[in-house]
Amino acid sequence: MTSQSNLYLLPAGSGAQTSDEGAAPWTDEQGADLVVVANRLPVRHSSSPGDEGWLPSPGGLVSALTSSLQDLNGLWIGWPGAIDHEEPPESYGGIRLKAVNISAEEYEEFYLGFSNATIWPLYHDAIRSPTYHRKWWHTYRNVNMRFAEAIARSVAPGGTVWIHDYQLQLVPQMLRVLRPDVVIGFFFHIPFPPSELFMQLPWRREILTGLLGADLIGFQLHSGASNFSRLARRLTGASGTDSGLTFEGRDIRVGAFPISVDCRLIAEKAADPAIRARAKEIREGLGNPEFLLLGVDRLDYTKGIQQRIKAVSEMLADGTLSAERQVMIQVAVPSRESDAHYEQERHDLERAVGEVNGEYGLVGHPAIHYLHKNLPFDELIALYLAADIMLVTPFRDGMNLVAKEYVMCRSDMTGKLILSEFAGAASELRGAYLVNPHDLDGIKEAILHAMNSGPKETRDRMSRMRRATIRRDVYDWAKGFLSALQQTPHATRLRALEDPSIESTTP
Ligand code: GDG
Repeated sequence: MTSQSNLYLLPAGSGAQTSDEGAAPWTDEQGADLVVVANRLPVRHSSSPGDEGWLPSPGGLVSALTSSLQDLNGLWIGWPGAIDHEEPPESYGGIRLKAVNISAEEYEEFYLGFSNATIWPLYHDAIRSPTYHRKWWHTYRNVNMRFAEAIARSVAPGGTVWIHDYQLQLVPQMLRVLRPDVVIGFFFHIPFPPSELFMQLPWRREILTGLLGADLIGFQLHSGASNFSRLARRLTGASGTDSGLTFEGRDIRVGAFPISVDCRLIAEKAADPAIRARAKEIREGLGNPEFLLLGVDRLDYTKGIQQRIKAVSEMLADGTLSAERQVMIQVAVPSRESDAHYEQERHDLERAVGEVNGEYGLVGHPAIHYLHKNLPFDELIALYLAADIMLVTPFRDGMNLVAKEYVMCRSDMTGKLILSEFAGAASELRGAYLVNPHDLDGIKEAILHAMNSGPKETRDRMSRMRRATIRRDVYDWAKGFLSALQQTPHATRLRALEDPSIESTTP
């Protein structure tokens, strides 16, 4: 680590406007060499009795980014996740945090509105009709500007900024204007749609130019990179290929960086005797069924939960499955609950589960065990260990980490994965039973095939999937993106931090 100048002045003539009227220019404390920016901070506030206060958000993504931030004098900028809350701590787990707050109105218009009712459905094959409101768009722009200003105040001269996901697509260009000296990376966790869908967006050109402010734009799959590059060439005057564009005299690299899970941590947990005993207990509690089928998803209409419930229901109806011998568990983690689409999805799902259990369940043997809650990660691992068949059937998904987590738990090469062709994970997990989630008969056939496959087929498929997953874990993903970002010609500061023989040429 190097020592920083503790004052950064906005470059003269940048034309930057601040939305905080009268606020001092960019005069924050010590600037960070690496800034991670995401809609959410890596901590969440808990009010549960006995567990009050700020807790780390779970997940491999947070761990992987946290380790890069710890190594590189880093800072994480994001929204604390609630409107009225006490200020989050200045640092947590060894990394500095900076909150960007949003008002109740902005929560409605920026978060629930433009991010989750315009962009989210549009980028997921328009499974629900996207809603377009000019007011939401204006608020999205304002909130993105607030993020850009917070970053501009916090990053060291020549520092590196890694922006995450669809809520912040305008930030790269806004930040480029405020801080032309910094290196900017952007990563999409969700798919980037083809032009037939993207062209619907009234603000399509603004979104593309917003993203083109970055030096490197990463996607889960090559198809996302190619969709983006084509659209940028068509609508913005950018030139180049699917891996590199030139726009307004700058070079922008574009590529696929498929995300993964913390393979070692999951494997360790899956070998933990206490978690294995819990998996056994779960199966015993269910009456040691012949087959345990499992679904684990955020409760989201893109995840295809109702499709798989329908497939299972039809198999119960035709006698292929019976509630006494085959049991399904569906975990639906609460998500975006104040949104009407999500409320409806929950209502429809719970009615479907109720109908299946009413029709095919027996006393002491419901056909589907349904949990609408966030489980401790260890309990999730116990469920992965207990399940014979994992059902992952999204209509569209950037990657889907649940599929990779399941695979990483099955070191004994048992367990079968039924996986949607439309999950990013399908391009790596070729040993899965791949299904079209719109094809109910196809899902039923895959469940039947998985139930009847012998140990050799199961082992071959699982070992193929494990090899593909182990090849690159979430730490490799973070390092891969950051080292690609270092190839940016003006990224000398980041390179100098890692290799002191390189001289930083930034201001
Ligand atoms: C977005 C993209 C992309 C789930 N239930 C519980 C729990 N989880 C954890 C899982 C997994 C994560 O949540 C879900 O990740 P997914 O990838 O499946 O889906 P999204 O939330 O939609 O994520 C997606 C991802 O970003 C990363 O780039 O793969 O395509 O949509 O890690 O383990 N964790 C705990 N309790 C639960 O009940 N602790």
